[in-house]
Amino acid sequence: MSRFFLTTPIYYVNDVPHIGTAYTTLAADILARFHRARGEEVLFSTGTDEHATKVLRAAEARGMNVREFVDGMAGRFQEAWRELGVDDHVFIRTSEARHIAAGQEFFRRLQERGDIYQGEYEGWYCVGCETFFAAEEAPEKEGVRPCPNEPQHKPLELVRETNYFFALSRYGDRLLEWIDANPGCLLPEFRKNEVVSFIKQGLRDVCITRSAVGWGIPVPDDDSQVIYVWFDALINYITVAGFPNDAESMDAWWPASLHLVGKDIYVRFHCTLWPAMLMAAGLKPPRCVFGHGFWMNEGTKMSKSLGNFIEPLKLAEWLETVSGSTRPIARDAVRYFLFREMPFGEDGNFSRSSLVQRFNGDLANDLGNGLNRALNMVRQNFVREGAPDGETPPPSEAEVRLKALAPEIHARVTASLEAIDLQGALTAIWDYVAALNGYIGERAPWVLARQGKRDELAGVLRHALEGARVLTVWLSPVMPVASQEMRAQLGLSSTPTWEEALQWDALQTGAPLGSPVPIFPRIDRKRLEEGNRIMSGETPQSVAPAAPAPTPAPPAPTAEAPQQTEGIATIGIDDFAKVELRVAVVLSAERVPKADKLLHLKVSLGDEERTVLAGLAEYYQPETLVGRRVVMVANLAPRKLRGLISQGMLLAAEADGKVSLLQPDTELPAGARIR
Ligand code: ME8
Repeated sequence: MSRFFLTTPIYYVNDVPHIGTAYTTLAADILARFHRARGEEVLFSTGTDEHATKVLRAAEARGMNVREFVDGMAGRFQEAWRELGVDDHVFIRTSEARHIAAGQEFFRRLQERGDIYQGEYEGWYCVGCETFFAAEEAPEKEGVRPCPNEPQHKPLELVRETNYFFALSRYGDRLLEWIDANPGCLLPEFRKNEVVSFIKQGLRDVCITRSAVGWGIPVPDDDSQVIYVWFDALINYITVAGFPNDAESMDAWWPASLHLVGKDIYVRFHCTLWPAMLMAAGLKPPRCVFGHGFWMNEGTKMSKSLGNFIEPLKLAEWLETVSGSTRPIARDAVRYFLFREMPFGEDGNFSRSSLVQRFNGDLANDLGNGLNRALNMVRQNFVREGAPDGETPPPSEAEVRLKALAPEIHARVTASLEAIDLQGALTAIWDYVAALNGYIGERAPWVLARQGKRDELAGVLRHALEGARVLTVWLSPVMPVASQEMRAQLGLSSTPTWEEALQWDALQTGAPLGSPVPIFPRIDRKRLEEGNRIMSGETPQSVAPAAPAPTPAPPAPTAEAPQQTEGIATIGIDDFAKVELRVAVVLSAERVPKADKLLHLKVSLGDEERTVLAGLAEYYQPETLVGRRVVMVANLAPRKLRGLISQGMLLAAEADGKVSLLQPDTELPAGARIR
């Protein structure tokens, strides 16, 4: 069986878990679940980095004994990961005896090999990022030396001590050879280039002990010194793998398959110091180090001094309150959001309004609707004794497109997860969500039911349910709870293997289905306001409304104001505000018999469906419109045409005899307001 060992950084315990530390841990959990679902043996480790000077100072500032303080904080991290659904993992703490033994043995080995020596150290130390800097790396400004990495940290402190040094400077060439010989060992590619240029600038030996701190792993045979926190922390990865006493375990698990870290600790620590330390100890460097991007909070950098770190559990609690969903579903939605919203390697901006939009659009609407609609139709049409919510209908003629798309998407999702492109995986999954909704819209089971075409209806619903089942497989690493709930509604109880997505017709004909309860209830404006009121005091963050904001005042006329188009009267902004424009998604489209110009469309406005008769038949083939997002006037008085009621109008531009439907240029949720 193949093995996969992946790690997160071990987090400093001077602060509680926040959305940044949750980001790395959840990404690792998603990948661990993916590799487990593929049948691999997975070792997944995370933990806490407890020997830092800033941890000691945080304990002192609270008047606490440092040991009690770190025990309490490590517990907070363990609880947060449990609550966020982080599955089977090893939690390593640097204050554990097994790690202290590993740290000391590692130090001894490097001493024996001549890569550690004693010397006088004089330099500048940043307690904020626990990093030493040479004077020229951190020039003086206005009487102090700001941290060159994080200027908001406290000014650097001068350190003058007799210390131990690690001969990092000897490893520059070997590091470059390793990077060159192992494409893919440093990801993403653009960060690898930063590492290469950092190493090429020339590496200095690093000071790896502190004398005046008194909190850390004692240097072997020299109690006056403790091992520098970074040297100590990096060793955690091999402690977990079994170093130094369990050679069998080390053989099985080392080198690690993947170190996931943020960009802040990528170049200097994980791609330079750590592989050099391993080379010095005669151990292999990791197979891959991936450095992901950083979250900002509503446009501002998150930092302790600004007090604007978002706590993931509080965020999930807020989402639970405003959405009225269950707590595990709200947590799943947070997991989804974090990886859908920003490409994994890049930086991104967190905002609650985007979370609400993704919840309503991607989850409540796109994902939730397909399954819910199909299940409701089954309940209306295929109920029997013993299966009050309906039974899985028998298969009918293959619905080629939907079925054939599944293995294609499977290949994309798998390749994206292998390449640690979490957003890419979610985008591929949502392409299938769109195809499934398009399929349901196109095959219009409600029409088949009305027409009494029972066999055809069974086939369509059967395929819709199969499509939803396949989705549960791909969703299981990211939203394990939602995936299980969807499976329960499909009458399935098992956790899927990854390969299950490649089967079609896996649902058992006649098996009872579960009750079709919407998994992601839509967040409406009223709930959002109520939820915010309930949560206020705890989370004074700005929340963009899901519904229209107050109409802005009309702009003052200016010299550059556009000229009035001939024959069309100028209107005020109040007049324009009377038109309710919304994004609509076309669910089905067909020609109207005996009307050359008209198409009969069904469109979704998110929480309601409308019929629209549009004069588009000369310009568009009806099937090309299904699944499109269009712009609709939603408050036009209904009008009867050819015996059908049209409940809205689609906007299109016309020039030179051509007609072009307007559509938003990003995937906005159905029902989004246009202003
Ligand atoms: O550096 N966005 O611990 P740490 C995304 N103990 N990720 C973020 C983030 C943000 N805004 N803020 C933090 C340490 N992170 C050392 C590590 S490992 C041997 C020792 C995540 O508590 C990201 O993974 O400061 C980053 O690398 C890590 O938290 C830093 O955590």
